[in-house]
Amino acid sequence: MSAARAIELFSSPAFYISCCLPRCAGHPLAAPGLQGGLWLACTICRTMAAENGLPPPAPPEEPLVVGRPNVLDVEGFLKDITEILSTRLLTNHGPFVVRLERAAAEYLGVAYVVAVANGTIGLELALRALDLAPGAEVLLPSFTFVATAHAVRNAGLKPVFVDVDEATHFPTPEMLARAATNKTRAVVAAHLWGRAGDAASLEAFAAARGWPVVYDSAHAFGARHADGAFCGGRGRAEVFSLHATKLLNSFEGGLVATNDATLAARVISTRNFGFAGQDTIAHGGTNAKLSEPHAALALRHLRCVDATISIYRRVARAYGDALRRRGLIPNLVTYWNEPRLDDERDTHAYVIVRVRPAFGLNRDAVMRALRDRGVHAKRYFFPGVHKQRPFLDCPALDLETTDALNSDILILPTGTVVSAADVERVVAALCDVRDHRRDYAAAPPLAPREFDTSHYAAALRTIGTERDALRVRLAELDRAEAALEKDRAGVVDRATSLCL
Ligand code: T4K
Repeated sequence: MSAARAIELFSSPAFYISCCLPRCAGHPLAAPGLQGGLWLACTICRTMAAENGLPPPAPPEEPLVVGRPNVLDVEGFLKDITEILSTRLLTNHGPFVVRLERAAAEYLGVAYVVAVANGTIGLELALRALDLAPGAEVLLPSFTFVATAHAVRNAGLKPVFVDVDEATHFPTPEMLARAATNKTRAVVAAHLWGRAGDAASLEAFAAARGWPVVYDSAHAFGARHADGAFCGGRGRAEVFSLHATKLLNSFEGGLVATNDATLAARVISTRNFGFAGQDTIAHGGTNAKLSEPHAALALRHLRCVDATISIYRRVARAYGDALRRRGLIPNLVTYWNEPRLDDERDTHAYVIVRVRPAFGLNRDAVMRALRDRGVHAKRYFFPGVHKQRPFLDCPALDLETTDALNSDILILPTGTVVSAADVERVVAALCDVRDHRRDYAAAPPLAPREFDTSHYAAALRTIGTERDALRVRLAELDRAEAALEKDRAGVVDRATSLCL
């Protein structure tokens, strides 16, 4: 082979696709002999080549953020875009959506995957497919992204908030039992942070009462349940988010995974305006379709998702090492991921610490001080869905753990763009904040936009509850008054007839 031909061959997309991508996906072609040349163009491969398996560090002036998207196999994706544009099949269940649904179902080991526009609408459609009576109560944790509660509401159901277990961030049957009423009809639970909650106990509790369970598995693509099966096959449905910030992303998007053929069929027609066939609208619907470019990116990312997950696991372990080495855990912060760093069931899609009182600063002060050092940690889910205005009228009893988590949890940057040096930078910033905590304790009060308004929300809730109680009392008094009035009229009638 001539040199020119060799260069042409090794720089061709075909070489990239046949050598680089299989390597990403753990394909047998990923032999050491192929580890040279063009595959360095791929983030995943570059990451694998880097020392200790993490990518090169971000430039020091660039902030480290939670949710910087994974953008992998750009060349392959651009090729897909060319194909989509040339075929002019842009949306409405085109070939990339079909391939994505098949590939995701195969990967997860479930019978059906329905691609939708985002995770929120996916949850709503799964709930609508349960055909519950309007206003039926649904138990769900408040410790979740607000999308979960919006989906319940948008499906015409009433959210009733329950607490979560401190260790798992998942509701227990006891918590569900406390919030249940004779109007409860379903349960929604969220598998947070890339770890599956105890689905078996929750489902046993719900099944005994005839309630269907739907999982918000927005964070859980690639995570496994206790029995080793991928998230996706439990309950009536599990719904994933493919939002840009997720481990597996498609710009925006969602996947409804289920083993229930009827539910899948209902979600398919509801996402397409309720069409049954060409001309008939069988039931209410919406537009929740995923477009072809979205599906194409998801497919590219799905092909290397195992390699992506290993990077997240490595980042999580690197945090564990650094936090311990620098003496931050266990007293100044606790590290939620730590007990399961070697557990292959977790993806560690998020890295979570809790700021302990011994740190000497509260979570918000730590978060602000980290931002000054170029680390943009997040306080998911603050201030708590049950304290947000649209949900102040929803029952929310005994949410002690939720309130505690909302006040001291901090999410740190992770993902395929986070290097070993970046992890050290984040942990060094935490140490620096600890060392300068006195400066922050003396810092001026929060700027107005950062005021913690959660106590106003709490006061509004109390007023709302009292107002409801007064309304009930007023109705009782009205009834009593009406009864007395009736009695009095009877007595007057009798007296009048006696006089006559
Ligand atoms: N259930 C749960 C438990 C969820 O967490 C979510 C979504 C859902 C359901 C609903 O799924 P979807 O309907 O979204 O599919 C994000 C996401 O918008 C949201 O999808 C996600 N959860 C939630 C937890 O987080 P933000 O407000 O934190 O993202 P944002 O815009 O502040 O971005 C974070 C950082 O990432 C920024 O510093 C900039 C960087 N970034 C972000 C985007 C979007 C980029 O560099 N490029 C980007 O394109 O909400």
